[in-house]
Amino acid sequence: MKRFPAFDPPEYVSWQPDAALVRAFADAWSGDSARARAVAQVDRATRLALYAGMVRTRLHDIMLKRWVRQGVISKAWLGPGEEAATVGPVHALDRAHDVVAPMIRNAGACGEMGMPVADMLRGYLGTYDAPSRGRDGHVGSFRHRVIQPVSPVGNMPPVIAGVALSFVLRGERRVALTWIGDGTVKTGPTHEALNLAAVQRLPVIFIIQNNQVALGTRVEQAHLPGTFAELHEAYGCAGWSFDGNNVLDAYAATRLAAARCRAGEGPVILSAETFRMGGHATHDEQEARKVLPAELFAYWGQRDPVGLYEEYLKQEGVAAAELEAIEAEVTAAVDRAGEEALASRDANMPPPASAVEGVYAG
Ligand SMILES: Cc1ncc(C[n+]2csc(CCOP(=O)(O)OP(=O)(O)O)c2C)c(N)n1
Ligand SMILES: [Mg+2]
Repeated sequence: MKRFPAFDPPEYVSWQPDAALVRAFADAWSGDSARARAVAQVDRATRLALYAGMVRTRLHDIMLKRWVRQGVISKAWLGPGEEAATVGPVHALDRAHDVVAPMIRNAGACGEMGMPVADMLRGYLGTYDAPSRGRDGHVGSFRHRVIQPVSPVGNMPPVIAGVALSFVLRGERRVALTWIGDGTVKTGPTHEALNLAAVQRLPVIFIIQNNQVALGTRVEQAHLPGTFAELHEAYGCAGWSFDGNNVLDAYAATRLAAARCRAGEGPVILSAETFRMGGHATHDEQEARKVLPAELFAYWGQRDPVGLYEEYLKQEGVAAAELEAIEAEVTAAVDRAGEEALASRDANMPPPASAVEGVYAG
């Protein structure tokens, strides 16, 4: 896809495919027959939709970054490099019925659940016509079955476990999914949620998304290495890992997890290694370059989930022109969404009296 020197990390600006990594793309699933079957069942339209979803997610973040530079907003929480770990799992769900609770790094989940990008951006701008009616900079939409994050990290796992419990109580064969960061996984409420889900055999998927850092704390400062993939065992849950920068592997791993949940076999704790190719938010991008070793940026930068998947699709026979056409269509749609959201900001900010709407029942 097009690179944006003013906004992309330098590793993406100069990105060139590593032929060995592209050839090895299918290694992520080829040793696991169930996973390989799940990938083989992904039809062409879905493969291209996964590409479009990652491009949309990247461009949404670039739009926010542009707005920060222009002073439209003061700050944005972005997820460059983590698109595959968000987009793959969402597409593996039944998006007309299942429920997701994205964390800030998974904002792309909103768009992939069908929320208009203009509404995602309106959420950021705090306009009155945003789904949250301008109340919160966190973004979600009940209508699209996306629960917006609450600020205290670790509190979404209990919420999503509760959603899954409601499915069981109503006899609905639906699945709930949330992502848990490498920092968030250490919190008390997350432990309570994993345990409750395990004991009650709830139809919920937890994805431990290890992007190697929590705000300014490197993962090795807060965690003994090598155990996220085994955490599910401590809770007596099923679990497996996927390649966090490989959208097809993420899709297939979640597909298998969702089937298990729907069959009433209880929760699945997935884990994925990936990397935050920027700051915690736009304010600390330079600091992140000091906190995290340059080799990490180089290693993960070469594994750009969008670039790698694009090359894999070409290797599988998709014409470059078809991918370019998808990118052009998504780019035009995100640009339009930006204009629509800015128009709302000019015309539709919340009236002061609306601050008390919905605060007290009745
Ligand atoms: C309970 C609580 N403690 C601290 C914070 C401040 N905070 C916001 S995000 C974050 C880091 C979360 O790290 P991780 O779970 O790894 O997710 P990531 O940001 O890497 O996606 C922290 C410490 C918070 N929001 N809530
Ligand atoms: Mg993290």
